[in-house]
Amino acid sequence: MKTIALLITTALVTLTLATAAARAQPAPQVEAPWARPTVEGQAGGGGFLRIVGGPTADRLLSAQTEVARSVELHSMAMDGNIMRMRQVDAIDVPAGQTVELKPGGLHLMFMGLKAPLKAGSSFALTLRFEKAGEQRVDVKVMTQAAAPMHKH
Ligand SMILES: [Cu+2]
Repeated sequence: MKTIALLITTALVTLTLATAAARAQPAPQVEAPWARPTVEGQAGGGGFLRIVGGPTADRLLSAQTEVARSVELHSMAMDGNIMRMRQVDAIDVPAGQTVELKPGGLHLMFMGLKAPLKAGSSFALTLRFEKAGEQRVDVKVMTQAAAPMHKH
């Protein structure tokens, strides 16, 4: 009788661990989100962040915030000798790789800002990934990215 009880306990523990592992789905990590301050009358603003890919590839599909009418995903590249922004459908996040959204490259574009973004303030942004689903982050408004932390 004691053996059976012990077996059942072991089975339960195993089941609990398996469920916990399935629930803690490894998702891309979003780091250091920030946005440039904007001035009165400026309709669009740029947003930047770093996405550290999880063990499986994912894609950033869209983003949403209350401070703007919509958020577009943009790329920036030279077209002849003109720097051009283009809207992209999604941003690929390869497994285990870091994707930088930064000035002069991929970025978020806050379209139809409801009020100027003031330096020192912050706002909530919801990012939607194809596999990992939604992630809410806090975007800090500042004139330039904080100095990267040194990792040894
Ligand atoms: Cu843009």
